[in-house]
Amino acid sequence: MRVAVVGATGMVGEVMLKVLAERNFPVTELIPVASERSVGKTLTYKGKDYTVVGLETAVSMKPDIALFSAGGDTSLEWAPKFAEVGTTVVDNSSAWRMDPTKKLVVPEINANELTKEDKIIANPNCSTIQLVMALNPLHKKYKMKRVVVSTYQSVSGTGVKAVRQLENEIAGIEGEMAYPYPIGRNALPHCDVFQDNGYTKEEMKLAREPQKIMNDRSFSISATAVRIPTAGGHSESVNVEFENDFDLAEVRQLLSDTPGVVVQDNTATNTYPMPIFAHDKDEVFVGRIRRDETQPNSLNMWIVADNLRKGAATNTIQIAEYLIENKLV
Ligand code: A2P
Ligand code: 11C
Repeated sequence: MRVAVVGATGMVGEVMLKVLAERNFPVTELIPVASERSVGKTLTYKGKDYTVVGLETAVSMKPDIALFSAGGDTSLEWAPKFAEVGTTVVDNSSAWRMDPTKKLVVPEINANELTKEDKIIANPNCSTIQLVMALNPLHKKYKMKRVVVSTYQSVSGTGVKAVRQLENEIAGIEGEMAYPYPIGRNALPHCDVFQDNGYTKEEMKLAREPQKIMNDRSFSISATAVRIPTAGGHSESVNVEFENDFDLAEVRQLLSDTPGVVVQDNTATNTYPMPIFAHDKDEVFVGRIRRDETQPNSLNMWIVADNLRKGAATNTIQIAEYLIENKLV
């Protein structure tokens, strides 16, 4: 496969290159793409040097697959141009996710919706992916009515500028601010931009994307998204109310049996998911599984994943792998 990575010099793009190499993705030619600022720079992939090209050049090379992580505006403008020359685009931005003509895919849940006609495929938001990975098997068994989720999101979700802000604050250096306030020793109830309804865009992604991925609008999700000073890895406190009652041992078993999910749940040994354990891993970690004792059929749990891997690069590449395995590209 001739594979373009659009945004190859960015935080997610770098992880994409790492994951492509680790998984031995069938790359015959790698085309690293970034903004005009980076054209001509060299990137190393599997020990070989590659020169970064611009978008125009990349389109003219007609790659088989383009993995996009260069922001929504770049995707909106350029994904259709790649699609026009026959390239299948898997896009990690929010540009196409809620477009009814595009599929929004977590391979473990709905890759079977994909067809050869899908030329632009959307990768969900990082905090959505880890949420649905845990919710989907439970919904199938007990039928969800309502979910309340509060997130604890790392600065890596915002990008390089935010990682630098945190590093500068720790080092006591004054520098450019990615957030309106200090992030070190702080918690900002503010991920992405505010909308007219008082929620942030991140909160609305959490409310809407799961229904599309799970192809079910019978449940509702209410979210509060908070940025905390962790370097990488998003955490979520999740309360779920089901139609039907459940057995806690069975819930743990269902989650343990779900590919891509790992249960870390033993209070006797202080075993629970944390960002430092999830770092550089592809799985979604679930723990603190317990009954909500204030209302019937309700469960609390804590979900952690590496937002740059399963939340972004890994999921994107898993979609591309599915396309190849099923001869859809
Ligand atoms: P560049 O490094 O040249 O700015 P991050 O989210 O970590 O900031 O990374 C964003 C990625 O998207 C980078 O690789 C960046 O390239 C790329 N990018 C940003 N804007 C554009 C653009 N207009 N055209 C192509 N690539 C872009
Ligand atoms: C965050 N979820 O952590 C964001 C990052 O819609 O793809 C990814 C934004 C997106 O702030």
